Amino acid sequence: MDNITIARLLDETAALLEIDAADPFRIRSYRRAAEAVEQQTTQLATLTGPDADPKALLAIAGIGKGMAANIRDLVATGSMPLRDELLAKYKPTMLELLRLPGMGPKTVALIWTALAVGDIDALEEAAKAGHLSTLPRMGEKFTLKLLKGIEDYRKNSGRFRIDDAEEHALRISALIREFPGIDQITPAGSLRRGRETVGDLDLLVTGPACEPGVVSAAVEHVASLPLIDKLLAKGQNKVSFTLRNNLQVDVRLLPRASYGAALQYFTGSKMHNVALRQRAIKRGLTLSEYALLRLEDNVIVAAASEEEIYRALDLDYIAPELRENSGELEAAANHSLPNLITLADIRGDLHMHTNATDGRDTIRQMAEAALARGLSYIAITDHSKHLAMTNGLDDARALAHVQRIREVDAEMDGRIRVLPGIEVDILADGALDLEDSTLSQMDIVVASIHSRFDQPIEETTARVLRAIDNPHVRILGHPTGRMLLKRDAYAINMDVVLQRAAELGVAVEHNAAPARADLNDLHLRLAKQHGCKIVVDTDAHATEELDRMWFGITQLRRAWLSAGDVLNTLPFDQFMAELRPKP
Ligand code: DGT
Ligand code: CA
Ligand code: CA
Ligand code: ZN
Repeated sequence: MDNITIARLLDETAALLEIDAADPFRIRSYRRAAEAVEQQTTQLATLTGPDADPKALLAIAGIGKGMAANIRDLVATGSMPLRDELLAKYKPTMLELLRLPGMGPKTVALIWTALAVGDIDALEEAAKAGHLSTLPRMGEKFTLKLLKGIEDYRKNSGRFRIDDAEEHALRISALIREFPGIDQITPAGSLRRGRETVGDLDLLVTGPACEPGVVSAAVEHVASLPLIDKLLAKGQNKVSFTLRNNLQVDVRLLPRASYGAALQYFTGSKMHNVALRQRAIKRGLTLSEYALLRLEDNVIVAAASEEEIYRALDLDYIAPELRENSGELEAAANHSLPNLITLADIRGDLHMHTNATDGRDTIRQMAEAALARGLSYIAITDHSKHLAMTNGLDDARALAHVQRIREVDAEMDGRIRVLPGIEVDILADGALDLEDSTLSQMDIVVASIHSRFDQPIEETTARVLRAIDNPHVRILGHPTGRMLLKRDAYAINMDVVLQRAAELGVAVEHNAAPARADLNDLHLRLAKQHGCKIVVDTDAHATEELDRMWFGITQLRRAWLSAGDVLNTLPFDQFMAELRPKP
C-alpha cells in the first residue's frame, strides 16, 4: 500500500467521522495525519514490518501512537477497525453530500438511515420522487432548494477555491524547493490573476537546475514528488500530475533567460495574451512563451522579465489581477492604469464574530490579533437572534455585549480602537432583527441576509432596500449571499441596490472570506461607478481568519480599485467621518 492510498483512507475516515458527528478535534487529527503521510518521501509500508523500528512512524509530525497503529493496520490488512466500524454504518460517497446546501452531518445520516440514500445521484432521484418530504423538517421547499443545490454543485465541480489552490501551491513549492539549484517558484495562471476559483494549478520554476542540459534531474525530482496521485505527463521541462483531490498541477521548469516571457504567457488570461500578441505584431514583433522577438531578424527584444516585455510594447506594467482583456491594454498604453490597493493600505476591519455567537475567540483575543496584524480599528459584529443556530444576540444580550466591547476598547488603551457593532439579520420582509433603540447603541451596524434565498428578484431587492433605509445601517454585509462552488447568489437587482446605497451613504461590503468573496469584481466596478462607499472585511470567526483580508484585497484589485476607493484604508477619525452619519 503506497502513501497516497494510506492518506486517502485516513481522509475518508475523517469524512465518515464527520458524518458520525464525532469530536472535531478527532476529525482534524485524521485529516492532519493524511496530510503528513502524503508528504513523506519514504514509503510508510517499509516502516511497519516486523523488522522495522517501531519509533519510525512516531517520528513523523502529526502521527501519534494511535495513528501509528492505524497505519500499521492499513498496511497489514487494507483497512483498520475504526474504518470498518464506520463503513458498517455509512458509505464514503456520503462525504460529497456534505458539500450541498442544507446538508449537515445529521441530515446526511438521517437520509441514509431512512432511505438508504448515500450519494448524489441517488439523492437527486429521491428528491425528484418526493421521498425526502416524508422525513422530518424536509418539506417541499427543502427539496427544491436541494435540487437547485445539486445543479449548482454539478456545474461547479472540477474547480477549486482560490484559498485551497493557494495552500496546495505552497505545499508543492516547498517540496520542489528541496531540490538544489531552484531559485524561484511562481504560481501562474488563474491563481496569479487572483480568480475566485481555479481549474488547475500552473507552477513555474527557475534556477540553475532548470537550465538546458541539466534540467532532466529536476524534472525527475518533480515527477517523483510524494504527493502525486497520478502522473499525467513527463516531458523535457514539464511535469503534469493530479493530487488526491483531483486537482491537476502543471509544473514547468524554465531557464532564467526566458522566465519573464514564460511567466507572462502562462499567467494569461488567454484573451489578454491574444490582444497582447496582436499589439506585438503591429510593432513588427512576435511574442511567445520564450521571448518577444523582432520579426525581421529574430533578435530577442525582451524575455527575462515581464516588465521588459510590457515596456517593449509601449505599455505600463499590468498587474496580473487586471489581465482579463477588459480595458487594461488601453489603460496601460495611455498611462491611466489605477494604482491598485494593497494589503498594507488596510487599517480597519469592520465585520467579525466572537464566542458570544458562532465565533471561537473572545473580544480581547480578536482585538489583540487585529493589533498584531497592524490594524488600528475593528468592529465586533456578532449575529442577531434570528440566526438561532449561531446563538444570535437578542436585544438584551446585544446591549450587554456593547458594554463588554467598550470595556475591551478601554483596556486596549488606544493601541487599537474596538467598536461595538452587530451583524443584524435582514428578515424576510426587510425589517431588521433588533430594535432601533438597540441599534442606536452600536457604532457599526452591518445588515446582512442569511435566510430565504429563494425569494423572487423583486422581493429580495425590495427587502434589501427597506433594510438599508433604516438610518442605523452603515454597512450592507455580503450583498449577494453566495457561497462559492456551493450556492449561487440570490436573485437581486444589484444596480438598483448599489445606486440606493450610494444615495444613502451606506457602505457596501466586499467579504474577504474565500467561501463568499462577494461583491464580486464586476459588482465592485459597478459600485465604484455608482459612487458607493466600499469596505472590505474578513468576517473572521477566529483570530487566524483575520489573515484572509488578503483574498479580499485580490478581488478589489481585480475590480481596479485603489486605496482611495475603499473606506477602511482611512485613519480612524476620517473613516468614522466618512460613514453614514448616525441619526
Ligand atoms: P483555469 O486553470 O481554468 O483556472 O484558468 P487558467 O487561466 O489558469 O488557464 P490554463 O491553466 O488553461 O492556462 C494557463 C495560462 O496559459 C492561460 O491563462 C494562458 C496560457 N495559455 C494556455 N493555453 C493557451 C492558448 O492556447 N493560447 C494562449 N494564448 N494562451 C494559453
Ligand atoms: Ca490554470
Ligand atoms: Ca494549466
Ligand atoms: Zn458575519
